[in-house]
Amino acid sequence: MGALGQIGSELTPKLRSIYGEDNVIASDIRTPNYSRTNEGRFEIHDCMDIKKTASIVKKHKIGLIYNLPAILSATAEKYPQRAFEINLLGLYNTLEVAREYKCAVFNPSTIGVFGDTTPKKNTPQDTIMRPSTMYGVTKVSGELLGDYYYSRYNVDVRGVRFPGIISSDTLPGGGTTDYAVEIFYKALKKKKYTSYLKAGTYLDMMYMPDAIKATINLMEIESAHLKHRNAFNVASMCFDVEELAAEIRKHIPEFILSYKIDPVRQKIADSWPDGLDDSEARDQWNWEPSYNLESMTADMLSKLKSKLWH
Ligand code: AKB
Repeated sequence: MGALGQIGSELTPKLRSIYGEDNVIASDIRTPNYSRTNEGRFEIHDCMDIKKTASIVKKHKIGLIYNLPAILSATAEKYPQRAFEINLLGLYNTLEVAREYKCAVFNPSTIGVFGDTTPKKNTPQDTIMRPSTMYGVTKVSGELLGDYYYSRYNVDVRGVRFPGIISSDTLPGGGTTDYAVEIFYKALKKKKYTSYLKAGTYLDMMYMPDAIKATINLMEIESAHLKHRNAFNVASMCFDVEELAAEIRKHIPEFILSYKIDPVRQKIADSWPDGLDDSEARDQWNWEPSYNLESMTADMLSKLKSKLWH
């Protein structure tokens, strides 16, 4: 069971292919457009409605909840109160239901948990976490809450700190890292892109197949292997917009990059790391990404080309 959004709409079909069509219940606040998710069992559900969460868990005898509702960093700065509710109170509801019905929980976190005082390069698993955004505040609190429910109530809560996720199937919405998806559409359609982040703003990114792999592998590993739980640094590539544009130019030589900086998203990006150390994830549950900047760019462009023009 999970809510949808960028990861959920691609995680759901993958989980169904592994665990069986009838064993995965998708849920969202409205009926999703994603046809692959619509094909299976589905419940309309608002994560703020704890009674409905409990009744869905009971009805379908759910053992593992993927808690995916989230308001991402840039939108959270526009609507901090709403972000607090969805990102933190929504998680609290899920954890309470998980405690009562003895479910495991996947509790995704983000590179947004880090702040200006965090070591920027090779950011360690355990380090200073003083984020300045509402998104970061809710996600750090969510990590602590997850660990608390594990140590106090033995609820098996685990999570990863996702970087910006790049997908050819689903668009992100309201994040600071969204440019890394938008740029591909603009490169193919207009051969130019205006970046809202400055050159030299390095951020961790990940291709969707690796994000799905991280989620499934972490939830499948024997609990005894884990020293950390909420949440693991995971990394696969780290670049700025110039490096991404250069990679795109290998396929579209006439591609032009220009700049119009958004101060809100620039400030958020400046407070995030320039590359995470994910050695704990590699050691504890054999995390290993399959894509780098080169292979992700080639795959994105070929998938989007066939999607846009066929
Ligand atoms: C965002 O930009 O807010 C997200 C994230 C890194 O968590 N993509």
